[in-house]
Amino acid sequence: MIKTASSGETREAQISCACCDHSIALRHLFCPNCHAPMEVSQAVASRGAPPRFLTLLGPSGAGKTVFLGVLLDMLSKGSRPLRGLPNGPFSLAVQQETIDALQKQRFPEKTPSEADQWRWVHCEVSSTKRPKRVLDIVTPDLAGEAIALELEHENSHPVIRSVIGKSAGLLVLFDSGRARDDGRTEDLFAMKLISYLANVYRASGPLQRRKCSVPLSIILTKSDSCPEALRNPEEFAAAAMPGLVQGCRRHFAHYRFFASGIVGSYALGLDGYGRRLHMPLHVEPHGILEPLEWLMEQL
Ligand SMILES: Nc1nc2c(ncn2[C@@H]2O[C@H](COP(=O)(O)OP(=O)(O)OP(=O)(O)O)[C@@H](O)[C@H]2O)c(=O)[nH]1
Ligand SMILES: [Mg+2]
Repeated sequence: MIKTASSGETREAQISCACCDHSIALRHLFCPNCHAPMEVSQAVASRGAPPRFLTLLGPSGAGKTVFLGVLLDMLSKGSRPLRGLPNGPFSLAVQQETIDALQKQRFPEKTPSEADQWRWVHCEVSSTKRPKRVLDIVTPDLAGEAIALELEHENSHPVIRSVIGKSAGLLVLFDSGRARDDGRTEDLFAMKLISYLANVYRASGPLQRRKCSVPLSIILTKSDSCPEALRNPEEFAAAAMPGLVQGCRRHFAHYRFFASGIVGSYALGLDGYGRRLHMPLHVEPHGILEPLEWLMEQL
């Protein structure tokens, strides 16, 4: 809510941060506490109803930016069963950059690890089955490296804890090819993440021992190049990432595994430094809306 605080003779308009509830003066571009952009807090305040955050998490390179950009694009096209409207021009940046890159047969750039560089999204999503039930998705496009650092050193990026704490549901992404070829590394990250999440929700929940009720959609990305994950995501996860599956079973009451992919075919090229470059020749998204649809059914 926008309110006015008085201090001596000067009166400065204040707003509460949509992410951490810190009271901030309107002249700030970012929340000084958690770095959430002011335009997000203003868009949320102007809607009146408290938003339900939905956060995308996963290691660097898991495919978060590509997934989020393609998800927003599909939502804005009103494709069944979900449709979504971005709230504020800032919400279009991730979608636009991802779609522009894919049209040029490239992938978007890696997300920078500094919190003030992240693009935020605020999108109202409704289901064609139940159009009156609207979910406000508010999420930054987080950098995997920042998430990894936060898991190692809590509060190195306070915004991550704030958005997770506010989230009504989580989309957790892992690279299926990496899980197949180097499951141990992907699984170690997953185990750290699950215990971090359990700590956040336990700390804010009423009962210490109960399983966390926040639903998790666990998405095995890039399944266009990992048919094993596409065939049976749950079985694949149990074989390649057993620590993740056990962690979910122990700490979370509602979770489900999905497989996604956006590439129909791709070519391998070399960039200016001689590094291998994947070029998506043909975009054919699958498994993008299903994880969100399932999450919405759980709320
Ligand atoms: N084959 C295939 N490759 C993908 C897909 N999505 C992403 N990639 C590849 O994975 C890379 C990383 O994707 P990003 O979306 O940038 O990953 P991220 O999780 O946002 O990574 P950070 O920004 O570092 O946190 C891309 O540059 C592509 O090479 C997919 O659906 N299929
Ligand atoms: Mg990214």
